[in-house]
Amino acid sequence: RHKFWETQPVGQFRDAADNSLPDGPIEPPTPLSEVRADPYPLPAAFEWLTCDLEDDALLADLYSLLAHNYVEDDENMFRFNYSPAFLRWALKPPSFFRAWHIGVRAKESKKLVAFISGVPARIRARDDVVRMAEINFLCVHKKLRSKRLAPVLIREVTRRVHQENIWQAAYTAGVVLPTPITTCRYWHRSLNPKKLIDVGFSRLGPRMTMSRTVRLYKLPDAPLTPGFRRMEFRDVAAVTRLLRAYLAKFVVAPDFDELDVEHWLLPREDVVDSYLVESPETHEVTDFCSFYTLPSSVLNNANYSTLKAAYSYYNVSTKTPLQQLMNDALIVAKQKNYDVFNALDVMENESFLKELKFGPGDGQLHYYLYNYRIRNGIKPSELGLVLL
Ligand code: MYA
Ligand code: JJ1
Repeated sequence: RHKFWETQPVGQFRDAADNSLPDGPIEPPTPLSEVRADPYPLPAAFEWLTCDLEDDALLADLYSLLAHNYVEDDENMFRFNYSPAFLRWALKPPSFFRAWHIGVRAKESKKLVAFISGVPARIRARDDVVRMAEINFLCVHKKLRSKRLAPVLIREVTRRVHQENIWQAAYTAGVVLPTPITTCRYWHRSLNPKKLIDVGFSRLGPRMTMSRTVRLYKLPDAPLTPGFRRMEFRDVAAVTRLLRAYLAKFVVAPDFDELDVEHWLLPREDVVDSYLVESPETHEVTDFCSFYTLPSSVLNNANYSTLKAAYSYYNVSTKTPLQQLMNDALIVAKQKNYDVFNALDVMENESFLKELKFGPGDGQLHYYLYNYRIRNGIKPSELGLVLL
């Protein structure tokens, strides 16, 4: 069934019922001297390219490969359109490895035709903090599909991760592979319902008119919680404390330090937005919310070419109820002209999705760990990890 995945240290479907296998690494590390020293062979017309994302021309090529060939919904109506600034942010966190930004190009034309990436992260599974690679942006040009290039890219990134003495990875996919640790649902909150309906992202509900729909999704002009403001550099320590205490509650979650918070959560225009509540009396930071910006290209529509989408990222409430905090996040997203606010049913998100008028999407997101077993998997609400 899975000619490639059957050969890899991942939970195999046939072991799913076997509770005797322990949680933790599936296979032990091998000595670094035994890690293959040279790149895996590619078909003769292609060559490996370690990407320098500070090179604007290369970044533009990567942007274009993904904008034309990356993930689409099941009816091929929308395609993720990660911006160049977003890609640079996603791929260059603290202590990133340039060798993990892996392109494949045609030898003759030098055209970039495939890509895969990893970034380093510390991820906790139960009480075990593990150095991992987060693997993302696996893409093969549409004209080169189904030629078994993806397994070559995955083996090559695995080799380069092993060279850094890292033996585990985390990744997500829209497709089912052996074996998800959990399966999440996407939920969507309309901010600009008329456009969403016009492009076919959503439909007019039964017995609904356009004007009733617009009224249903109306939001206040400004956030409601006193002390709600944008996160600044001076907040990094307080946000790190809040977030670490919160993520400790989940079975699988990143282990963020202040450098990680500075990189992943300090606001960057049109990439990541973070807000917090600073108590007007004590000036204590009590709550935090964030979202990242990932537009989708609208395929084949006469009126619109992109959807501006916000994706819920990390949120922590200790004083402001989570539902009220996320309502303020919706309000600022609406003010910033986003068309839709998306969220997964991870962490405590179930507690506000229905009340804040999110509806379930048709897409799922499966979460995976490489070379790390979690017996019986976990529930989405036990997951404290959001990948980009
Ligand atoms: S998920 C996003 C993936 N990208 C897209 O969906 C973009 C649009 N699609 C494409 O570009 C291609 O269809 C891709 C497959 C490149 C996805 N993850 O070359 P093939 C297996 C893992 O003939 P193609 C993301 O970025 C498939 O089951 N495996 O197929 C996270 C089959 O194997 P098997 C996948 O369609 C990526 C084999 O590939 C995926 O031309 C995490 C077929 O290869 C997928 N999304 O290309 C990667 N899709 O026969 C794993 C298909 O066994 C990382 N396949 O069923 C693992 C950890 C590595 C580091 C470890 C460190 C220690
Ligand atoms: O965006 C998604 N679905 C939308 C559009 C569906 C268009 C037809 N297929 C959707 N819209 C309904 C919204 C509606 C708003 C009012 C309330 C009720 C709901 O459902 C889906 C997610 O639902 N997105 C995708 O399918 C994109 C791929 C998702 C897999 C991602 C893989 C990630 C790669 C790893 O890094």
